[in-house]
Amino acid sequence: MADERTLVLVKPDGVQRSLVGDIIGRFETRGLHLVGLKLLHMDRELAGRHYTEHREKPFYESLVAFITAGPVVAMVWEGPGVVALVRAMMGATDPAASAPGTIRGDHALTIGANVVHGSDSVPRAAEEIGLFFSAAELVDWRSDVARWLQG
Ligand code: DAT
Ligand code: MG
Repeated sequence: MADERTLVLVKPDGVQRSLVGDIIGRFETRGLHLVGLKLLHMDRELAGRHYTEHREKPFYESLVAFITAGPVVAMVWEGPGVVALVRAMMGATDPAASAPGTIRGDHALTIGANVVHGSDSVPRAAEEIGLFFSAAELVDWRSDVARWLQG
């Protein structure tokens, strides 16, 4: 399967609840490749661009208020089929239906505080990555584990 890239956010509830390390650890140990990472506080404008597909939904205002309520960790992960893989690792949107073993199934209770975002398609991933990262912030590197184990 061809390598893809996806945008992941640890939402403000995940940052506040000290879940950043757990979430990054899951993607690392799965074997995905990290190419971008930052901590930022989203403003309403960025939230509007990020959640543009939900603009007409009844929960839109609470969604924007929530995602701008504190810092998020934004990351870009790369790997074969990574868009769908990350969605599977996140679990269902509503944590009440998220399987145990998924991020939401292990760490979340309600749809309004579901800890993590992952892009839902390859084209949308490219757009979302562009909202959060400049080209220069996406780092081109390859794993070279043996060298780092030997010191
Ligand atoms: P996902 O985050 O799994 O891609 P989504 O794109 O459908 O889900 O919705 C974006 C976020 O909006 C979701 O993570 C939580 C919130 N949300 C979705 N449906 C909701 C609803 N019915 N009531 C309240 N919040 C909702
Ligand atoms: Mg979505």
